[in-house]
Amino acid sequence: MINYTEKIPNNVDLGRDRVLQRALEHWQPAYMSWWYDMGPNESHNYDVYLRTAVSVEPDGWAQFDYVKMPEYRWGIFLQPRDEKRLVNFGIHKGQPAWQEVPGEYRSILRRIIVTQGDTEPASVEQQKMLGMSCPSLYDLRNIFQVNVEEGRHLWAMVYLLHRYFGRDGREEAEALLARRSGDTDNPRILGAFNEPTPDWLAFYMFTFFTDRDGKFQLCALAESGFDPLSRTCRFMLTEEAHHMFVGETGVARIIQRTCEVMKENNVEDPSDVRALGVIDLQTIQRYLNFHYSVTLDLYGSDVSSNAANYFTSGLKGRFRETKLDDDHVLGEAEYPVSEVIGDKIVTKKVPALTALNERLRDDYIDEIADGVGRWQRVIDNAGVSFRLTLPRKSFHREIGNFAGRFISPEGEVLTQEAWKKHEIQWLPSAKDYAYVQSLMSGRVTEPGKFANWIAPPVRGINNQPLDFEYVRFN
Ligand code: BYC
Repeated sequence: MINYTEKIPNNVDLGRDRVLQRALEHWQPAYMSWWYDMGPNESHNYDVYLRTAVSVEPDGWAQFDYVKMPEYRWGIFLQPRDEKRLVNFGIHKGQPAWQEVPGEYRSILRRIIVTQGDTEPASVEQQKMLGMSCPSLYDLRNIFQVNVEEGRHLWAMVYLLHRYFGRDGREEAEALLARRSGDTDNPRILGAFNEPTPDWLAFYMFTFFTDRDGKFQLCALAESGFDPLSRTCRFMLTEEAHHMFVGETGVARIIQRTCEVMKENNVEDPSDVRALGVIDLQTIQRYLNFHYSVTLDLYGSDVSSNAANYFTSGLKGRFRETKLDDDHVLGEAEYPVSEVIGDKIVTKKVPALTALNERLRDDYIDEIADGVGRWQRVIDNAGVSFRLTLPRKSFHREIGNFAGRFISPEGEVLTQEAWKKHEIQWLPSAKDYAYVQSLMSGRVTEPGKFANWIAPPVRGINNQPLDFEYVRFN
């Protein structure tokens, strides 16, 4: 029997909610067995310098201390309730926000929550082996922080399923622990979460690109008229920022190290760069192309009646919905969407309601472009002449209007044959992966030491020095 208030920090009155307690009593042991099985490899006895949320107050959501990950306090936190909050868009605009699930939207709401929840354990599974090849204790601690928080985000969605969806919610919560990333019989729901994350460059790209999809989707769900979903997502967003920081600075540090080595040795050719044990910028560009395009698919089809329904029914809003200056109903509005006609990409206007996936994807692309610009500055400041570019959004897509088309990073519509000829210039090849992994064959565990292929960060975590013992192996 678990002592809930002590073991599970929460602000949902768990101590007095017997139904929720009973549901969690069954689920919590299954979750722990999933963590032992699918959580970071060989990590269960490590003491890790982690940030734990113990309350939603400013001084409570970031407590740092050594924790063994299986003993991490997976809490259940919702942003405090605003009694005056309304449904702010769609046909129910102006009604008080819902505190219980509206009967007519039960199944679509459950589906949104399950899709969101499914990504959280998936990413932990994808990253399971990376601790074995970490470039430093600092980086090892960061991946573990990301992993426990993804675990907690799964708890957040499971809380909603248990508390608001009765028996089918409990069944969905179990299924979340049964699917496996990349499994042919029982895969995770969304494409990108079945791709392997085989090395640390892929991990940083994933946290930069794919965790940022997490941010945008959570922002859209934070606008939901279903208040418990909105409040849950708002709190999750406070943690998401660190994940994107890990990704952005991780890639920036790899770029910085590569540029330093290129300048010191006066080399530019990728094979000369590789001979010096760092990752050539061309390979970094190919990883970028892959993670960007796979993540763009996570926004769904460009034109989607599902997305229109989510919005019209008040369940999923737009990015910063309440800050947008329009009628929040979108009865008449239009939005540009592109498709391939013949050998051209043509843009046309469609009802904005049906283009909400595309709109969220475009909001995301703006933010991504800024981040890539910051990576470019690292290259420019080092005095290396190389341009990192974002491919067109039509490149290498499997969902939406561009699925099944063969389009170059510059947006040229090609034949399959022509496209295939260039594939190894555009996307990481087996050889690229083999090279990157050859750099990451063992782990660097001496405090303050960093692998040759990555620069140290500017500062440590929570003002600790870089040679702090972020992980103790025992
Ligand atoms: N892969 O009408 P459409 C995160 C399916 S990441 C496979 O366009 P809709 C995190 C779709 O399900 C954020 N299938 O779809 C990051 C539908 O299936 P059915 C996760 C896909 O519903 C890092 C069919 O295609 N959160 O948090 O408008 C680490 C028709 O498509 C994919 C969410 O995604 C795909 N990529 O849009 C940890 C928010 N895309 O009906 C965590 C919740 C579409 O034919 N999810 N399909 O069986 C949603 O809002 C929507 O489900 C989507 C899809 C935006 C994903």
